[in-house]
Amino acid sequence: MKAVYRVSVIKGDGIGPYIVDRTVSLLDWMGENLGFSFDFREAPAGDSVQQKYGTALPADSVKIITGSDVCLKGPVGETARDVIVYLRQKLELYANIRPFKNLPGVPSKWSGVDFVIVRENTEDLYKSVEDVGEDHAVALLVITRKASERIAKTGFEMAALRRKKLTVVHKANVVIAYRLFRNVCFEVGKKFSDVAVDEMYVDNAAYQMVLNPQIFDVVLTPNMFGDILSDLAAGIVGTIGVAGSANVGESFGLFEPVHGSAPTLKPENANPTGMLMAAKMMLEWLGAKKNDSRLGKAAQLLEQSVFDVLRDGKVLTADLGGHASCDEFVEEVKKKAFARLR
Ligand code: GGG
Repeated sequence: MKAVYRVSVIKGDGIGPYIVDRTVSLLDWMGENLGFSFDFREAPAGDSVQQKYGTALPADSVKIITGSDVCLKGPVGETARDVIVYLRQKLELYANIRPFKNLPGVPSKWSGVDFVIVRENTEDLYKSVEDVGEDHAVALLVITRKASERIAKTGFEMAALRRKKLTVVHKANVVIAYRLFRNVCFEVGKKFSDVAVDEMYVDNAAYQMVLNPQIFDVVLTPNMFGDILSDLAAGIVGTIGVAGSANVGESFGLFEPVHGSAPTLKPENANPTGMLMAAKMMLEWLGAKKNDSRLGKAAQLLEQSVFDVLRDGKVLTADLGGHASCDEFVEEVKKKAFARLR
């Protein structure tokens, strides 16, 4: 029997709806060709939803998301705190996984870059415990043993499957709350004797990432530093337009591009690669969860077809130095996928 997977979809703002629609139709096409299908359910959320209904994430949308197998999310604008930050905490999506690697055909000042930022996703300054007045504002920075342990375990497990190196990033010399994060990471690391672990203050990590990005394998960070280093890392591999990410917990996953909603960019000119890479990560995660190798095959096919287009360099969006529209890029990915399926 044909497997049907329920995917909740947040289209988001700016370029979001445009790149999400194209990603969804490509996923439909892949399912038709590989023997599975998706039941896509839109979960409205974001700035436009806030304007229309007075809330950026209506309860009905949360119900659609929690009733699905997985969530695919486009970028949200100014309401990120009420949408993605809220969902990460509510659904305990404690690990934000952001891979950064030189991609074929994508110009970068560096070569040999291949690392993953493993970002704690539920606390730190993102806890949303804040008090903002006329003359002063306070934000609580929360670090717990539980959250530090589970993200450290995720980071070390990933390092064990990669080049076996992990860097704990913090600022424990100045903000002593980060000592707990740092110490727990090292405690967890004792169980992974084959992984070499070191540590860096976040300012030095930013400096080293620019000078020497090849030294990193897994970069384990608290929430806020992971967000900031992600944009730096995206710049290192050439453009934030190509980076996908996963927000995962024990039983649910939400997948989104690293980039924002790019409100000044015409959606027709957007680079859909980051969104497609998020979809690829979604297929991998769902395939492993449902033990369905067809989804794993689709993930590989999607990634290889995008790489084929990038490597060819003939149909590229403006951020990659080309003149192609988002539609032309996606059509080319489909052609490459079709050729690989024959
Ligand atoms: N600068 C990239 C961007 O805007 N990303 C979206 C974003 O910041 N989302 C919130 C988050 O990941 O914490």
